[in-house]
Amino acid sequence: MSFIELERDGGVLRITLNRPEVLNAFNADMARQMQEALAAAKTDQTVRALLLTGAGRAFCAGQDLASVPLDGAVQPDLGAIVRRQYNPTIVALVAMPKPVVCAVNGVAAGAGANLALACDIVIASARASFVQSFAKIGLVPDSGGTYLLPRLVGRARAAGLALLGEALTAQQAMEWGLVWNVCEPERLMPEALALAHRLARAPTKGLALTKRALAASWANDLDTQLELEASLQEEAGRTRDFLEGIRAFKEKREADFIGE
Ligand code: T3D
Repeated sequence: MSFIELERDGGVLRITLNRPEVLNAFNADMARQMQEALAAAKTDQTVRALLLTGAGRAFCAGQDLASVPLDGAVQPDLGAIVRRQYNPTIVALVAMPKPVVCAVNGVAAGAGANLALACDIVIASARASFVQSFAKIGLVPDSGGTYLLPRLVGRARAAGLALLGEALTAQQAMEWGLVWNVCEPERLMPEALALAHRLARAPTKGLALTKRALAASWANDLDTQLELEASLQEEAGRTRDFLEGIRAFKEKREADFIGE
């Protein structure tokens, strides 16, 4: 059974989390299918941008809680589930050598909220909300939540979100720096698709190097980051898209980037 829907539209691969009856909560099969889709997208040179969204009224409610046994006889190894289902997905999104747009169409809870934050550009429907719901069931924010949140919103807000587990509206999420833009629900897909197509026509290799520099900046000091920028620029300067960009500039026309 397929819990991840894949649609190609030119250079854009749309990935839809597709278990709407449980608000697209992740089970083991869905997590595996997601990782397979991301691995294939990474190496497919014809995919130049990804668009991640959810089917139905929600984006993703995190881990599927239905299968957690309540009799106490079997203690599930949640560490193993997080290592197997979520950590590789978050790393695959952050390290994806092409841009990932996330269209948050409704509630994003638990690992689902942090999945959205691992994407490069997040656009949220005005109906969306973001909930670090872990505290409500005695768990710790995972899927990069404790890494990304303090860096994105600062310690005070990260602590409030993680310890209280209250929902943040889409508007608040934008004001706090978690999302790029908020739009009316009916405008979400047209706007997210337009953005993904725009990115798919961009100099893909240069964007991949930019993503690497931004990701490394969390841990680097200034000297290290300056040196990294220089070496990545060396690489970017050898791409065909750089030459095309310069040619287009001199000829006063739109550049036609091929992603190499
Ligand atoms: O294995 C491990 O646990 C380790 C990994 C952890 C990673 C995590 O993500 S832990 C966090 C897990 N997620 C949650 O705690 C969120 C649980 N869901 C909610 O709090 C609420 O559903 C929402 C705030 C997301 C949305 O609320 P609302 O009122 O809009 O919808 P609802 O009525 O609660 O849910 C609608 C249906 O979806 C409902 O089913 P029903 O009654 O119509 O048959 C509900 O049970 C189901 N559903 C929602 N979330 C989940 C779920 N079913 C399974 N798992 C879910 N996470």
